Amino acid sequence: MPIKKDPDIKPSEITPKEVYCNRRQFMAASVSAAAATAFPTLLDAEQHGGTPLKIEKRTGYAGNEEQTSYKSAAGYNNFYEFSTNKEDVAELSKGFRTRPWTVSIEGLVKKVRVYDIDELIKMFPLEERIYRLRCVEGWSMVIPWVGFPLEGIIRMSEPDAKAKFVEFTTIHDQSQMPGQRREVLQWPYVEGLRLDEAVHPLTILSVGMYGEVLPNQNGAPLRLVVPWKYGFKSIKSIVKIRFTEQMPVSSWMKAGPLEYGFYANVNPEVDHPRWSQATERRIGEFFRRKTLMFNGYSGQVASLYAGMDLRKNF
Ligand SMILES: Nc1nc2c(c(=O)[nH]1)N[C@H]1C(S)=C(S)[C@@H](COP(=O)(O)O)O[C@H]1N2
Ligand SMILES: [Mo]
Repeated sequence: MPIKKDPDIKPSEITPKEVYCNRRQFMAASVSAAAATAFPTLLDAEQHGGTPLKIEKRTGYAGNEEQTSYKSAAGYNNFYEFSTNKEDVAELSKGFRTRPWTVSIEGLVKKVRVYDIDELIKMFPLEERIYRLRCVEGWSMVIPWVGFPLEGIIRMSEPDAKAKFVEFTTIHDQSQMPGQRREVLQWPYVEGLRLDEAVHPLTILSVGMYGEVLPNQNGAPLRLVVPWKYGFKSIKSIVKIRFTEQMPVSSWMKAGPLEYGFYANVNPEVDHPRWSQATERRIGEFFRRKTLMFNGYSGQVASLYAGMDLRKNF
């Protein structure tokens, strides 16, 4: 499977082929070549028990940085609908039902419609994107997401000229999500993007990771991934996408307007009121590393914010 190079990405940001084509990738390729029976024991070690996805294109966007282990990415999760304890989310979300599932497209668009999740996924070829994920709390991971650019759904829905923002909503179901029985946030979880951020080629909707269908704890069946913003913008288990003229108010803005802004761009120079954002701990590493402006994606996204005061628009 060829690794496509994004034209906007500096060569130094592209993972070298030797590093990228690690054993997991090699094995995944072997599976599709129906060579699975030749290496049964190796294969068992490389799969994670989920349903494998058919991936059309693979691109690295995290330089030479090593992928976070599947175990950490699927075992240390911020997902307040289940628990505020990151180690408990995987277990508590085990029985979460992701089918049947619908995603409704609403607001200022010509094609207001409710899509069945499988119908929606079939419309777009799946890509693997290896992105850094930087949580506002100071930890980070490198995750191979599987998904497709959000832009496709937006164009297909034909936004009106008035539409300036996109608002996303997570499912609200206390019977399945024990965390929603407590008022730690205003439920359902809501997030938003400016329309130009939403159609940016780095913004994806994800349906999988590590080559397989997304585990429940990571936001199945459909979650947003916006790699240059703090992790909380990447809303999980989406049921609604609404186009608006006014800037949406996210759950985190309601919870702490002085701590969480609408933009939430990763910015080592703008501290959270209660802690510094200059460094981060990559899960699996001991020493902290420097946080990069826009999480290392400045080359692709800085122009979206030209002329804006990023201290005010945090
Ligand atoms: N619905 C919903 N989406 C959410 C959250 C949440 O609590 N609820 N947490 C966010 C935060 S703070 C982070 S860091 C990422 C974590 O994603 P991961 O568990 O896949 O690493 O999900 C984001 N999306
Ligand atoms: Mo986060």
